Amino acid sequence: MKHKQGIRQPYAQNPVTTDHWLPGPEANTTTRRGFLSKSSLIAMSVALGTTIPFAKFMPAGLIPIALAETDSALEQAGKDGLIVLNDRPINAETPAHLLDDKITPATRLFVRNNGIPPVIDQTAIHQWKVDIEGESCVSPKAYSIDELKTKFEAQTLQLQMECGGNGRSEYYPPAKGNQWTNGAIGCPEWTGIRLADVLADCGIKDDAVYVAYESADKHLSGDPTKLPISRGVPVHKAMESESMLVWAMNGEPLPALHGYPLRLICAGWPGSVSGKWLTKILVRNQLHDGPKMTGQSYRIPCKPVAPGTAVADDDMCIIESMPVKSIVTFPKSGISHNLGESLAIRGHAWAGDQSVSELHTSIDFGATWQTAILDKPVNRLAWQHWHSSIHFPEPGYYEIWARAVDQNGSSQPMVLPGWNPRGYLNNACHRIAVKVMV
Ligand SMILES: Nc1nc2c(c(=O)[nH]1)N[C@H]1C(S)=C(S)[C@@H](COP(=O)(O)O)O[C@H]1N2
Ligand SMILES: [Mo]
Repeated sequence: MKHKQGIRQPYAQNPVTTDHWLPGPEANTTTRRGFLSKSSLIAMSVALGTTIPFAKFMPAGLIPIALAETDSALEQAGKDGLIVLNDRPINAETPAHLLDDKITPATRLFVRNNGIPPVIDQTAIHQWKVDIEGESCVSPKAYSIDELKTKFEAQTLQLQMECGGNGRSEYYPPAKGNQWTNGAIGCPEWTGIRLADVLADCGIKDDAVYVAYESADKHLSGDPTKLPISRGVPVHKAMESESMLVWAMNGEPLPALHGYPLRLICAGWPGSVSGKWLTKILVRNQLHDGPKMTGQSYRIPCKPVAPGTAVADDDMCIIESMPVKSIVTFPKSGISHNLGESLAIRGHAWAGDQSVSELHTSIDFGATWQTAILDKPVNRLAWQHWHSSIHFPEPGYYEIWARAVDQNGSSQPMVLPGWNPRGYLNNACHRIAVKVMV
């Protein structure tokens, strides 16, 4: 099996041969420009097979995306061209150009498993129960899926789900964990009921703080007393009308890998709060303390730290809303394009709990930006589509960068956001390579 390489890995693995791509030190790559020596520029152009018209704007230390990308796909049943990052447990991401659909099909939704998915007996599905309990639950109840479907009002919403570690591969020093590039994001349509309605039916006490899940997957160690993951959200997030218990995705029963027969969706937050194969909802009177909720999991330093810093658990804060981000889904990175023809480009943008208000693209390494047309979300917490048209001034190697700005004015960073020990929340601009030819 081939593994996908991040943009920082070539340097980490072989600093000597990659050094001529890296004329300056790794730090502050976003601020210094045009520091390429003549020899590195020549070497880069040779490797790319063309000139770099906007080389004078290239941030020092930037590895051209065309050189950092590898093409390796491992077939996974029911999945169309996803890149497998780990096969036990199975974890796979979707290359950006396969995320072009407005509604992500099941075949193109990334898979993130912390444990071993349960094998579910279809014939026993009517016996599947979800227990609602916990210190702050007034009257604990167990519901079958049929009861949930008949007792509560169903709704269908398109909701984004992004893994907290999406983009991890670009951090340096590298963080342990799945080396996601850009593909741990998707936005399918989910059908189910509001978590708030179920919680209201059981009643929640005034001292309720957190709503957490437990699931039927197995710990990697095989120890049946251990859960692979059990996370949650503060009560206010659980009560949002978009927080749902869902049984269908894109009009079909949930696929086995995505949580059949029932999962939680709390969109806009790290995907890890959206528990699959749901067996239990806990209304807690304290911050939930299940596996992957404590320590350094899904947490970032409360205050920014220098790359490589060890941070004490007490100084780590739980990730809530995901940051503003975007991808270019058309064209595929690496294409050749004829000079003189404009190039139609498009993609999606999202911003955790917020909406996206602007999308800009650049073909000169972020020196200048052009505003794209950005659609409104179909509903709150759905990604937004954007499109634009690009004109290239001369032949050569270009990168198209996309940068979204959320409703609060926060923008994606051009190269990398703040480093953190577990490599979460990389919302750097997505970059694709285009070779313009005469
Ligand atoms: N029970 C259970 N739920 C889970 C997980 C898991 O390992 N087990 N992984 C979480 C993480 S980290 C993510 S990013 C999303 C991924 O959902 P998907 O595999 O359907 O894309 O599911 C979340 N829910
Ligand atoms: Mo995740």
